Amino acid sequence: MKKVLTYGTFDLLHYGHINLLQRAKAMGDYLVVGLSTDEFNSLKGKKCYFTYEKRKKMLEALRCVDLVIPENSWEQKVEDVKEFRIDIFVMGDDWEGKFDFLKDYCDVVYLSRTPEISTTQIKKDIADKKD
Ligand code: C2G
Repeated sequence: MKKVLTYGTFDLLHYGHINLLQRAKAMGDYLVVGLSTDEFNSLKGKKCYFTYEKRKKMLEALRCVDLVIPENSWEQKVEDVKEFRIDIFVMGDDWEGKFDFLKDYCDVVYLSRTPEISTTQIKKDIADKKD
C-alpha cells in the first residue's frame, strides 16, 4: 500500500484544497493529512475561521482523505513520515523546495496550486461585498 502525506490549514475548505488532496491521493492508496492545530496556526500567523475540530470533520468527510492527524509544529514531519511509513510527501508548489530535506526518507512532490482561489481571497471578497 502506497501511503501519501500532506499538511495544511485547510480553513474555509475550497476547490483549490480539494484539487490538491485529490491529486495527492491519486499518487497512492492511502492519504494522511497533517492538519494545523489552532495553536500552530497562531505560530504560522494564521487566524482560522473554523476551529481544528470543525476543519478536521470536513476533511474526514472527503473520500480522498484516509486519516487526519494534528500538525503541532514545523519539526514533526520526519517523525510522521517514519511513524506512518509514508512513501510520498506532497505539497502545493508555493512550498517548492522547502521540504526537500524529507527526500532522505520518502519521495517529495510539489503539485501546482489551483489559481485564483485562496482562503485569504474568499475572506476579502466577502468583506468587500459587505461594504
Ligand atoms: N493549495 C492549492 N491551491 C490553492 C490553495 C492551496 O493547491 N489555491 C494547497 C497548498 O499549496 C497546500 C494545501 O493546499 O499544499 C493547503 O493549503 P493551506 O491550508 O494554505 O496550507 P498552508 O497554510 O500552506 O500550511 O507544514 C505545512 C503547512 O502546514 C502548510
